[in-house]
Amino acid sequence: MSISPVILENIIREAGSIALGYFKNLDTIEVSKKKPRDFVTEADIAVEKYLKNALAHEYPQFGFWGEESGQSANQESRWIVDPIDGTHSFSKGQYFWGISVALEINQELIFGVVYAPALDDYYCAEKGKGAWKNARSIKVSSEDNLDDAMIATGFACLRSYLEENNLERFCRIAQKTTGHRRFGSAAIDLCLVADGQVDAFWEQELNLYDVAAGALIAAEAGATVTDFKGNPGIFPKQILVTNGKILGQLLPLM
Ligand code: 2AM
Ligand code: CA
Repeated sequence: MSISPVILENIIREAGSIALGYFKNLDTIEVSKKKPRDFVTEADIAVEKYLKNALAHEYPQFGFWGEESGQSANQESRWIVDPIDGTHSFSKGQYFWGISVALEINQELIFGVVYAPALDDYYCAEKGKGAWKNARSIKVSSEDNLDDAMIATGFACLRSYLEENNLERFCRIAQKTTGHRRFGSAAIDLCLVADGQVDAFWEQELNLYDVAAGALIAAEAGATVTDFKGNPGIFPKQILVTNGKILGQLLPLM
């Protein structure tokens, strides 16, 4: 198995250009709902279609799982793709949305890329080799006091009408920290932890395609990736990612 980070970057940047083409003409694009409070745009479909074809052309040995088109036959080794994470932000003309692409082989994440075209920030990681933002090596923050920390979360769960809606948890944790952010893209939130811009992020009721690439990028930058009890691993329904230093202070509040 040999993956060229350069070929992968070319494919993903091209996907970014396609997405930006739509982003610059938002007044002309079609936005529909997959289910209540769950948007999809023409851009999501076009970007995923491009990525599926381009990745299959370059790497026919791997299967594919995309948010919009579902799973191909081979799921032992597969690309896990969210063509636009943060679709609602995208559709409003905001900048925090990203293309998320991960390569998973036998349930192990090998590569992860999150590209935010409107910011031109390209985050990537390779298992065991580290994480980068725009070709610069990145690592998590050194903040060790929850009281001074900057935390991020999201409320995908609110859209599913679940009882466990994160509101009480957010209020509990927000009162113990200084900074709170809600960017609207789990993929980018994870990269912000990787880059030390945010000290911790959690969210509930996500899907693997929202977090696969970002979780590898965060882990390779030194983050802890756990569930709300501190069990290590990627749990999209209950994901907690921290700089490691404030994990012990956050866990009792989760
Ligand atoms: P998306 O933009 O690809 O849909 C932000 O809180 C996160 O929630 C994003 O990663 C977003 O991914 C995801 N999200 C948006 N709508 C959702 C829904 N209805 N159910 C679950 N997750 C959702
Ligand atoms: Ca999406």
